[in-house]
Amino acid sequence: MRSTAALFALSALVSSALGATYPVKDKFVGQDFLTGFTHETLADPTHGRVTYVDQATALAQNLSFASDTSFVMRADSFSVLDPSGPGRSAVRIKSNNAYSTHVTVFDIRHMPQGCGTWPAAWEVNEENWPGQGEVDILEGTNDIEPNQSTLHTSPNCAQPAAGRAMTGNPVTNNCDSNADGNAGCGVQATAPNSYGKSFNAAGGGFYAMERTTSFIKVWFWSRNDPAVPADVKTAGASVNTDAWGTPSALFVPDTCDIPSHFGAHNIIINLTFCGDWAGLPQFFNQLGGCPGDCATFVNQNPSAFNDAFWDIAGVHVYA
Ligand SMILES: *[C@@H]1O[C@H](CO)[C@@H](O)[C@H](O)[C@H]1NC(C)=O
Ligand SMILES: *[C@@H]1O[C@H](CO)[C@@H](O)[C@H](O)[C@H]1NC(C)=O
Ligand SMILES: CC(=O)N[C@H]1CO[C@H](CO)[C@@H](O)[C@@H]1O
Repeated sequence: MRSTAALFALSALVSSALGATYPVKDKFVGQDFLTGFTHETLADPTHGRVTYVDQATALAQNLSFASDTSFVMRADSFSVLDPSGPGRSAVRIKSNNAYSTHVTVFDIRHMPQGCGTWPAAWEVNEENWPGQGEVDILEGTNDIEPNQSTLHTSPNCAQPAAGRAMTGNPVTNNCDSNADGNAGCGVQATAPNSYGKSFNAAGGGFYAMERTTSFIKVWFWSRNDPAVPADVKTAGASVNTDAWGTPSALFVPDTCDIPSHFGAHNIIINLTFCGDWAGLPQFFNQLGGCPGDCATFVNQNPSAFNDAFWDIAGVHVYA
């Protein structure tokens, strides 16, 4: 009896000392992306100049490629397109499993870059959107470096404009998808090398997201940042988020009840072109420095998409 009680006391002590420690739930490396994720062929809801191909087509055209250590997914960089025909082929994958409270760690060697590109690594429940919320972990367009993390939700979810313990800068604060043209509540990272060309030149890096019932956090570490936690770098059997330091983005529950706005989410990694964000002249021409009209550029310049690929070392989910 006594030793059992002592053991209970000890395990309570250990678990409180460990804080937010999560065991690994799902590991996706190399070929696992062909079995644990589905290539989605839906029409892009954001009106991009893209055609998402299925897995058999993607493998046959080497748009998706899996080795033991890597999963690569890319845009077609060899076809000139008929302006009245389908958009440029690319790949969008969605995890078969869905997760509520959890941690996802993305180890990415290269992300799509180039004029017209709009890549994203994000989590959502596509049914009844945005009733179960959306967490955009890494998203941007045209190599512009907003390296922004954003939530999109149903009404009555907002974030304070100041006072959050994070290194990033809040940009828009109403998460409600009906507000501000679905800008969501976004936080721009301040860390260098977190997006596009500079991210790739540094060998990529690590994005991690933690969702609990009371907050959502996003961290970024560039590949050679000495602060990359060991459990992130080695994709350990468990992770302790309490030891990861101040996040790049922190979303708090003060004016957003997280459990009622966020359901079970699938992980999605996609790449579209132009459309509602990347194709706007403000982003394509003015900020992106890209020439002419986005759709025409995408149609006529296949070789501009040589670097429009993801090279993913792994995605690990802890829960
Ligand atoms: C790609 O991902 C972004 C995530 O923010 C999303 O807004 C956009 O609709 C997606 N495009 C598609 C459907 O591939
Ligand atoms: C397919 O893509 C991979 C990854 O980029 C590359 O290493 C490989 O050589 C390609 N295979 C062919 C047949 O082009
Ligand atoms: C290089 C990089 O990715 N960092 C950018 C992240 O976003 C901020 C704006 O919030 C830029 O100033 C950084 O250059």
